[in-house]
Amino acid sequence: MVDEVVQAIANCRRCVVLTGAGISAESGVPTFRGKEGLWGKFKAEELATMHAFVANPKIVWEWYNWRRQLLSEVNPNPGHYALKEMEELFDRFVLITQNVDGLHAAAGSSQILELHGNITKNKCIDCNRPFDMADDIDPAAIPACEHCGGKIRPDVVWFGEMLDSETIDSAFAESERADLFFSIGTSALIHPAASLPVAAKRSGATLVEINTEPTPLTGLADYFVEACSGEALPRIVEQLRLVRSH
Ligand code: BV8
Ligand code: ZN
Repeated sequence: MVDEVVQAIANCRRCVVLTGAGISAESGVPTFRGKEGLWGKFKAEELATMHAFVANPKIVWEWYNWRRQLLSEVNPNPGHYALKEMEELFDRFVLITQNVDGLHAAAGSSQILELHGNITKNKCIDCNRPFDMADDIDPAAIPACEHCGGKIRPDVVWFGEMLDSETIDSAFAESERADLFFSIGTSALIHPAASLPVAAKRSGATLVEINTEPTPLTGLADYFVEACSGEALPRIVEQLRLVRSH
């Protein structure tokens, strides 16, 4: 399947990639909706919300501290590195991620649009002032913003919250200009991220999905590569280099 995909995309020049939690799975980071689930009995839809934070800020900070701790011990995997290599194979290459784990930057990718923020950043819940403290937030004694007294929260996009408008506008603009769009390791359920591959396809891009299982997007994709991204991406980069070197 990889050979067929590479043949089809050999002449593409403007590539956009959308990644989800699946690309970090092989680094040991649990996904949100996989069987291993991100946090046992709770769902991201229940914890990654303002409602949960207002009702029970302690448990929300426990969840984010647990994720930060886990992320401090993991590294990018071959899938992240392959995407960094892929940058030089196109005239224009933009990486859009739903992940907040920072692993694409750690792998050296440059053009990254972080749609849902970054788990290492904090902000005041009321005045949005950044609050990137070095040490961990104590869930039992959440610090208050020295400017307005608001509680400090993770600077990520929760359900029901708007994404940064510049970021999402760029993401759509790039997707609509692309002649190639990869949707990698995402269940394609969360909006507005899940609309990006649809916008790209509608604007004439070739749509390639890489996932270990089908998703609601699979029917729309021109190619569905049923594989781990850590295996498929390095092969795609290698084949594309070969094709491009002739
Ligand atoms: C907004 C926080 C509203 C950060 C997250 C109906 C239609 C449209 C929208 C909605 C709707 N109903 C509700 C909404 C709004 C809602 C939404 O989409 N809900 C869903 C449930 C339907 N969206 C929002 O609330 C967004 N905001 O719409 O604003 C608004 C509008 C106007 C005015 C005011 C407000 C905000 C969405 C962001 C939510 N924040 N996280 C954090 O703590 O992480 S979402 C969470 O899901 C993560 O950010 C994650 O990135 C994201 C998507 O999940 P995936 O990355 O896809 O991960 P998942 O586990 O689901 O899938 C992993 C995939 O990988 C699987 O398919 C698996 O098979 C695959 N895989 C596994 N291993 C591998 C692999 N693939 C390859 N290789 C492997 N090795
Ligand atoms: Zn404040």
